[in-house]
Amino acid sequence: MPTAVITGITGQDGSYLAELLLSKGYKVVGMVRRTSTINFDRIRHIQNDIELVQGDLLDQSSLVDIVHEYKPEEVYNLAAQSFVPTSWKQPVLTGEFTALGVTRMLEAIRQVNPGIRFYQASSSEMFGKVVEVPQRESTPFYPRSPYGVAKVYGHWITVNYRESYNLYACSGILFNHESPRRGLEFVTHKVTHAAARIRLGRQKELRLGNLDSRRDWGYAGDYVKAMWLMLQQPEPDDYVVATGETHTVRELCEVAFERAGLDWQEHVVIDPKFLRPAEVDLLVGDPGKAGAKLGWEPEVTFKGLIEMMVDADFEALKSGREV
Ligand code: NAP
Ligand code: G4F
Repeated sequence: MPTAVITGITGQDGSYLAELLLSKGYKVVGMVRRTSTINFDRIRHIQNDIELVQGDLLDQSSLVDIVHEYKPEEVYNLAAQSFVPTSWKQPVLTGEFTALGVTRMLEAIRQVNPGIRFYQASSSEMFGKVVEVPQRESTPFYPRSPYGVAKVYGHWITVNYRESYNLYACSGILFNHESPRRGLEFVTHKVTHAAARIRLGRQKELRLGNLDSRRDWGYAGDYVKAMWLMLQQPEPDDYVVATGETHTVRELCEVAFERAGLDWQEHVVIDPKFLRPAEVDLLVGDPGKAGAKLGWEPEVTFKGLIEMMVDADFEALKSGREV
């Protein structure tokens, strides 16, 4: 039974990846940081099947201890400060988690067992003010937020440890991926949740920022399969994971509100508070390499994804489970 360590297991992707690895017979060890209130909502249903261990990307010795004690074959580094607007409010902390945290984990692996296979959760935010459409592995980076800058560091330190120490280290450049487990502050879930609440008479309006920005949105359950596939190849490499389609925030509103039986234009209000100091206007990825080399392709469409999220929000709200 192979062992995998997942950092960020309490997050959206961590929960789906843990499910996938359990279904493949892995022993799953999830690293969680100490918090005053326990935050295991996304992994409660599998809590008896996984092992949780305390650790923090800010604390080098905790990472060394985990790698030493659990002797994983694979480490998936998903933990990060992942919300772009917060990265302008807390740029230094974002750098500590999202950039230097990667080096701390790579160092733990290098020191304890350089044979461990490593996955780094890189991001399409690295492309920022894009210099090529669609974006592929060779597209130069031009990050537009402290988060994007931190992810560029995480990407290159992963490449550097691969080239310097011959580690099996991969960087997955994932475009936006969503699900009913997405944090409520991200735009897809903010919109689907509001559409359901408005329909149920619990809210009247939805305040948003830039409706013109375009994203390549896929389903998180599809994307964690690509993470696993990257670590099963003969050689480590970097891959773009995307759908190849792009949609505006406005289209997202249309689909979500239509699913809820509403006209989005009657409820959406533009609030400058949600505009960003520097915006990423257009993201659309070319998943050709992931298709050709990993045999990976997305299964859930944009419309299917947004409708899935609206339906899940309705179900949760009706059963009294506020998400
Ligand atoms: P998420 O839901 O925000 O989860 C982030 C996870 O990181 C949480 O489990 C959080 O733990 C943990 N964490 C944060 N700081 C930590 C620290 N110092 N030490 C240990 N754990 C820490 O993010 P996600 O959407 O699942 O994304 C997973 C990864 O993929 C992130 O690195 C993100 O930047 C990257 N990514 C995401 C997307 C996307 O569209 N979802 C696209 C590209 C890349 P708590 O529960 O304690 O807060
Ligand atoms: O949902 P978002 O906050 O996601 P964003 O900034 O694209 O970042 C997500 O995807 C990245 C991959 O590209 C990940 F690396 C990152 O960790 C995160 O998961 O915003 C999407 C778009 C932006 O252009 C934003 O300006 O939606 C626009 N938007 C418009 N109104 C809004 C809002 N975003 C949020 N969060 N809230 C709004 O009210």
